[in-house]
Amino acid sequence: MNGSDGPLNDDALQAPRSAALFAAAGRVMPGGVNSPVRAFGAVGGVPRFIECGTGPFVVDADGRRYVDFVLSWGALALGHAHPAIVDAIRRQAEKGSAFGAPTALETALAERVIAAVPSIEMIRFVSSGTEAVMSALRLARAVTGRTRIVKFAGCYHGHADSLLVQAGSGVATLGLPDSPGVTAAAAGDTLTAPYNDVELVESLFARHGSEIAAVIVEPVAGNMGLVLPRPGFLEALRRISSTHGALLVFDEVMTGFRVAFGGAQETFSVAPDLTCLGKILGGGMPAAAFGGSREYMSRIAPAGPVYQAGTLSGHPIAMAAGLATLDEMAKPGVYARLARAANAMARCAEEEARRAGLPIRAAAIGGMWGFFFTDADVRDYASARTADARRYARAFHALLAEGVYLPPGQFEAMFVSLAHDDATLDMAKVAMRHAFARIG
Ligand code: KE4
Repeated sequence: MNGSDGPLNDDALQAPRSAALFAAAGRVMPGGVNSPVRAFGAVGGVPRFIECGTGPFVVDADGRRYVDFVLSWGALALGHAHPAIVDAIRRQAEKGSAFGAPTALETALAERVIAAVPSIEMIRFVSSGTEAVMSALRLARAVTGRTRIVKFAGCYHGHADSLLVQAGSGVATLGLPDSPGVTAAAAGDTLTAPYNDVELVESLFARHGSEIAAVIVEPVAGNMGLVLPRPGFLEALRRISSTHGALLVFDEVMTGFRVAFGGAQETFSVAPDLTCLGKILGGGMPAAAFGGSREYMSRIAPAGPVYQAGTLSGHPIAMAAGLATLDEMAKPGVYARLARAANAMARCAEEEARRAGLPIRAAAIGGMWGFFFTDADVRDYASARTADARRYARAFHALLAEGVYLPPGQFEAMFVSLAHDDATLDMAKVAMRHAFARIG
């Protein structure tokens, strides 16, 4: 349902200014938004138009304040409007925004990323996760001379044609199994397997091994809800890829600097051949990247023949924001604080669901957490889809009414920031108790 032209419901009465803004937006932008998941399609009601954010909070157009667990889909690990980031953006903006020429800022951030992520010896900055993944897979195909890609149902890697196959996130939310406009030719080289299913990956390689250029995976799945890799899953992908001469690509756009300073590859001690980064890397500004060995990355133009380009790649203001962000994330105790906060929220969801008599499976890793209303084990997209998404929608709105902003869709992960202090988490826990009691 697209709220911008659907019937106004009582939610619109709760947020009249957002409702009016949504109606105006819907007249000039498809669905009234610039990214589908923002339109509340999976949870119904009126998307809240956000006026401002500060620390762990956002304030909507009707002046209502929420504890934010979306954090621009994980990008804001320091919280909203962190002084160090605002200052870095302001200082760079006063020197000019973009030059279409190299700057020392790009080298500085590249060196920081390479120091943080050992599997990366060389990096190329781009402006979105989609670009990072699209470019990494082009490189994998060039390096191997092969065409096929293996991905996992429910994993989302941006909206490049060949990856909109059983994708997660907004595609899953909107039930667009294979988006119109994606040709059979574009999708034809993409093979999909269930997440955590090593046997099926082995069977795909048994049949197509000599054609498979790469396996791409979210090392922690955050686009089908939060689904953790089973013990041995990532190690098996490493082994199988190496055995068959395919590259292993970790899409760490969400998990990079989120679950550990070195990403999920540090947490699970599995080194991919190529890594995609985004979100936290830009500190809320548009920056993403792909990286890997010097041998592979030297194939990228103009050093090598694999073409890849971008007008605003390595954008100076985004580089400045990224540097300020990594300065803070590199400080001692940061990831322990994030993990403690995320764990606290996952445990709270479990406790309050049980108190309300609701079935629940909750999980947390690093600074991300999530839950499903089910008592079944959630290990892949098929099992994630058996969870009660309608109940999630009710929980979403009950929490919104209590001043807590969760992702507007079951197939997303929740995030915490360094600004989510104990007092903020206590507010969110009280809200969760009230909200779950209402939907129980
Ligand atoms: P972007 O092109 O949206 O910057 O990044 C695509 C992407 C790639 N890989 C992973 C693991 C991702 O999570 C994403 C984007 N994540 C979604 C949230 N589930 C972005 C939100 C949106 O689409 O509006």
